[in-house]
Amino acid sequence: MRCFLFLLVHFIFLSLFGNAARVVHDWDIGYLTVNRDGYTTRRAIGVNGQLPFPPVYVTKGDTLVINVHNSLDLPTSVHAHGLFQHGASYMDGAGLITQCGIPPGENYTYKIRADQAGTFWIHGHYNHQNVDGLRTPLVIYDTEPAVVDYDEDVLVFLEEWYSVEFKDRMAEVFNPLINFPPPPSFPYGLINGINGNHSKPIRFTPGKTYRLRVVNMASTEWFKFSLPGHRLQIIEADGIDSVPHTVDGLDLGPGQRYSVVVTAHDTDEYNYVYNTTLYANFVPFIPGQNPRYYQGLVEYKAGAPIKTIAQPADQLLEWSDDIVLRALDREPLLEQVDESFVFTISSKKYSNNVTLAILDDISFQPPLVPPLFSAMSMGDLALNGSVYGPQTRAHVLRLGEIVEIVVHNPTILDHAMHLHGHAFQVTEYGPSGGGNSSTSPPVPVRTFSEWPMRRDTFVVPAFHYTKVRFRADNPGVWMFHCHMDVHFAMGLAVVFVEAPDVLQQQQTIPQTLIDMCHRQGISTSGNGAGNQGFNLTGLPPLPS
Ligand SMILES: *[C@@H]1O[C@H](CO)[C@@H](O)[C@H](O)[C@H]1NC(C)=O
Ligand SMILES: *[C@@H]1O[C@H](CO)[C@@H](O)[C@H](O)[C@H]1NC(C)=O
Ligand SMILES: *[C@@H]1O[C@H](CO)[C@@H](O)[C@H](O)[C@H]1NC(C)=O
Ligand SMILES: *[C@@H]1O[C@H](CO)[C@@H](O)[C@H](O)[C@H]1NC(C)=O
Ligand SMILES: *[C@@H]1O[C@H](CO)[C@@H](O)[C@H](O)[C@H]1NC(C)=O
Ligand SMILES: *[C@@H]1O[C@H](CO)[C@@H](O)[C@H](O)[C@H]1NC(C)=O
Ligand SMILES: *[C@@H]1O[C@H](CO)[C@@H](O)[C@H](O)[C@H]1NC(C)=O
Ligand SMILES: [Cu+2]
Repeated sequence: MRCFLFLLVHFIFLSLFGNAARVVHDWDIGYLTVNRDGYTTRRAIGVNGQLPFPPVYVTKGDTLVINVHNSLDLPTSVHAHGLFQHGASYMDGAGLITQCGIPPGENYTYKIRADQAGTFWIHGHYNHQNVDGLRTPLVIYDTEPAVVDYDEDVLVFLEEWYSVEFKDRMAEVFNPLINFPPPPSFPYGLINGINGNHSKPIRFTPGKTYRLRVVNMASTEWFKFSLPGHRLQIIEADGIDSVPHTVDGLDLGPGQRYSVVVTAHDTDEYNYVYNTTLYANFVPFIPGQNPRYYQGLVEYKAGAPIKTIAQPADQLLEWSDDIVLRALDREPLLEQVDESFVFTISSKKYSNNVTLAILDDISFQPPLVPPLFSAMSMGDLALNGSVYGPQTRAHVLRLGEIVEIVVHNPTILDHAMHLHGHAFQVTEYGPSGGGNSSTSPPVPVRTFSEWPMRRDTFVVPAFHYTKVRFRADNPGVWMFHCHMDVHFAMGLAVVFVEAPDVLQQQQTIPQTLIDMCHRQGISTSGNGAGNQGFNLTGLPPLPS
């Protein structure tokens, strides 16, 4: 009888939720002193006394529960990069945007529904704590087979590591007595959490196929990844499946991910090397510092001789390129754009001699009331972007409209832009700002081929624009920001307030999140200044 009851309950559970499970992680986030790169010992942010954070694995349909205890001396918050958070914008973890930080010494539990499948990551979203270690891959296994069969899953996560904490680097950036920009710092590259030249071999068995999930969790720099002697068949970018497309190597901006299927050779006669390059093409070429090369072993048999495959020059290789990828689900181009935003990236030195970044004519600052709380509490006025405060640059979207964003980058730096809550179609790259003949030839316009690839983080190369489109089908408050943390900290961000009218009807902010703000003296209702109507008295003045 007991057994029968158990089976019955089990059956009901299965029929209601499939094989859905709750996957629970307890994260005590705190400082530790580590030497990650083999060169510097410094303070970093780890979990349960260790770094890297262990990667998180769930299956589509599961609920990921993260019990966070904050052992830092500053607030913290945790964001699942690439997850749409349908119906739960308040679980997005964007500090001072969708929640107040979790105060030191307190706990908060994130409950994140893994409705998507693919390769994501989880990182700190308060005070850029990701840069100091608070970041880890999130793999969501699909319940359906992939477009290309493979035998095993292999995770390759890439980070850069600086010799000083992020706050110390920003203190230089914001120091009016130091000429902007301060001299570049050259980070080291980490593969799977350790010095990239000491990482464990990737083990291949002859004839087997492997899905490599490559994640760039870096805060500023790009990574190239290749397996000379093997070809890489891309099947996923940023959690969206693609029509299989074979390349020689992956080129990943900060925040981007790819899955590639690799077929092992038929014999274990030789081992091979894999090749990773950490680079920033806006920093001068300095041998040994930029770029930095890392190599690891693709090991077929311990002790087998290494077969070195000389790779042709970079320009002769085919690197991953989202404009040529096609979405596997064949979603056509979203036509009839209802609203188009043209944002230009720039920077400005203000009268206090501090240089800030500009997007959409403003340098972003969070308002006094996190915009999600204003959106929930301002009634009809929530539909007017002015209520969120002038330095938040809130753009209100209507439910279902098709939105195009064009980001112009007439600067000598590449940028990597991330939109929360969505995957957008990447539709076009083209020239911007007249190019710079001393650094780059003029660039052609390149458009998608068919079924534009979707992803959540796109690169706007120097002197280029990039166009993306998405449908506003996810009521919530979603940040759109540069994923290079120095730029983000300098204000390269705006906020989209999506269908606040529907949001008010459909979602309720948990009381625990409201109480968390109140314990820090942060108001959870009213406009960006915590007042009624358009009275923004109390917000700090705009920089001049
Ligand atoms: C807070 O989290 C810590 C560490 O995970 C745990 O030991 C403690 O019991 C939690 N406290 C509460 C009130 O849940
Ligand atoms: C990693 O090893 C390769 C091969 O030995 C070497 O060329 C490269 O300089 C090393 N990288 C670093 C950052 O030391
Ligand atoms: C590693 O990659 C870099 C950049 O693509 C390239 O210059 C270098 O020759 C490669 N090394 C090997 C051994 O393939
Ligand atoms: C800004 O820099 C200029 C030139 O160095 C100097 O004359 C001016 O006093 C500085 N202003 C402030 C507010 O520090
Ligand atoms: C939003 O409110 C401001 C200030 O009252 C007003 O000037 C503006 O016209 C409003 N915008 C819209 C779209 O209603
Ligand atoms: C062009 O590039 C050079 C070298 O990086 C730089 O010094 C110069 O400021 C750039 N010109 C423009 C218009 O950005
Ligand atoms: C605006 O709000 C401030 C409080 O922040 C209040 O002192 C002031 O009276 C308000 N002004 C108006 C016109 O309501
Ligand atoms: Cu940037």
